Amino acid sequence: MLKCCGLLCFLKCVETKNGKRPTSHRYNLIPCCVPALEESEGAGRVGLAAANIQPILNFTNLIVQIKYTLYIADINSNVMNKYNILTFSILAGLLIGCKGNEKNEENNFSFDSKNLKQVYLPNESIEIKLLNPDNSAFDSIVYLNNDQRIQSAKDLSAVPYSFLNNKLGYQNFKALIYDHGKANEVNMRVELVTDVQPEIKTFTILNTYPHDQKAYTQGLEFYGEIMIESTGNGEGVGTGTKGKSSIRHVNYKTGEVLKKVELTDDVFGEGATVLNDKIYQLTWLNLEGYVYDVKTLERLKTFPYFKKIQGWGLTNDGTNLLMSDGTEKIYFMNPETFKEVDYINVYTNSSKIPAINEMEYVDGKVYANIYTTDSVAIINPKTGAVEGVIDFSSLKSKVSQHPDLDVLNGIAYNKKTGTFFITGKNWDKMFEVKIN
Ligand SMILES: [Ca+2]
Repeated sequence: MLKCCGLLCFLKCVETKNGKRPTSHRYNLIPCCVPALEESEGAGRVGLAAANIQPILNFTNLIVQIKYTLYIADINSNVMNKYNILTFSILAGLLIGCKGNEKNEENNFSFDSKNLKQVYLPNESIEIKLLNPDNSAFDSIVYLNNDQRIQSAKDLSAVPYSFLNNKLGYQNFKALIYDHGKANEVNMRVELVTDVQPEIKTFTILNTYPHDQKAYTQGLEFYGEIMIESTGNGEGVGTGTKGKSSIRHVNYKTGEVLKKVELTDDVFGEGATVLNDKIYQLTWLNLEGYVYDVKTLERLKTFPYFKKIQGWGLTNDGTNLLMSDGTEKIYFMNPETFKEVDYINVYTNSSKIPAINEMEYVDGKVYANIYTTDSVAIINPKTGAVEGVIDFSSLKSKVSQHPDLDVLNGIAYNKKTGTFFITGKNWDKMFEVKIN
C-alpha cells in the first residue's frame, strides 16, 4: 500500500501493474514512500495515452517549467495490455527523499531518526544511532551504507558518517545486530542530492531540416556527416499506427534515408551510438542489443544486457557505452564484454531525475532527453549532478501537428559545425540549434 503525504499528495501515485512494490518492509516513520521509478516496470513508451501536467522544477530560486507527461495506463487498456506497465510522474523539485526506519520484526531495535533529515548534501554528515527500548541483548553491531561496511560496534554509541565520497541517490543504512551468532537487521534510508545549482540554458535555432515523420526516433548520432538514427516500433498516440524498428543512415540536410535495416516486429529499437566504427543499438524489452558495421549496417553481434533492465538511451564517452534504462541511472558498460563498469544516479539539487532517455556525450558532459519533458539535462558523468537544463518544449509547436506526433527524443552533436540537432518521435522536422 502506497502512502502519499504532505506536498506529495498531489503526486499521482500509481502502483505498478505487476505489484513490484515491496511490502515486506515496515516503515514506521514518515510514511512518505513514493515509488521510485526503478521500482516500477519502467516509464513506458510513447503510444501510451497521456495527460499533461506542468510541474514546477524548482532549482533553488530558479523556476523552470518543464512539461511532464503523466502516463496513466488505465486510459488505454489496449496499450496497457501491450506494454504491461503503469507509470507515474514525479514532480521534480517537490519530491524529496523517502526516509524509512524499518523496525526489526524480532526485536525493537530501530534507527534513531529524530535528528535525521530526508535529504542531504555531499558536504554533510550524520550520526547514526540505534534505539533499543527493550534493552534487548546483543553481542555486536555492524553498520553498512549501501551494503558497504562502515564499522562495527559493541555498544549503542552514535556512529558519525560523512556523505562526501558517496554516489548521489539513496543511502540505505543497515544495522546487523548480532546476538549469539544470529543477526537481526534494521534499515533506514535517506537521499543524497547534489549541491550543484543547475544553469538554465537557452538555445537559438540555426536551421530547420526535414525529418522522416514515420521515424519513431530513439537514437540519434553523427558519424562524420551521416546521421545515424535508431527507431522503435512504437504506436502513434493518436491513430495507433505502428512504427518499424530500424537502424538508419540519414542525410540530415534532406531527411533522405540513405540506408536502413529493419528489425523484426518483436524487437523495439532504442538508443544507438557509434564507437570504434561500430554502431551499438539497444532494444527496449528484449534484454539484448546489437552491434553493426557502421558503414554497411551489417549486424555483427548480439549482446545480452548485464542485468535485467530496460534499454532506453545510449551514448559513449570514447571508452565505455553509457546506457540509460528509464530510471535516474546511467550505466557505464564495457563495449567489448558488455559488463557493467560503473553507474551514476542523476540528481538535481532537489531530487532525482528519472526517465533519462536519448543521450549525447559532448565535451565531457552528457546531454540527456528527459522522457516526456521535451527538455534536455546537462549531466556531469562523474557525479550524476545535473549542471544545466535546456527547455526545448517550444520546438514541438514548430513541427507539423498530426495525431501521432510524439515527444522530443533525439539529440546529436555535429563536431564539424559545433551545433546540436534535435528532433522527436514522428516529427517531420529536425532543428539545428546552438546552445547559449
Ligand atoms: Ca544521441
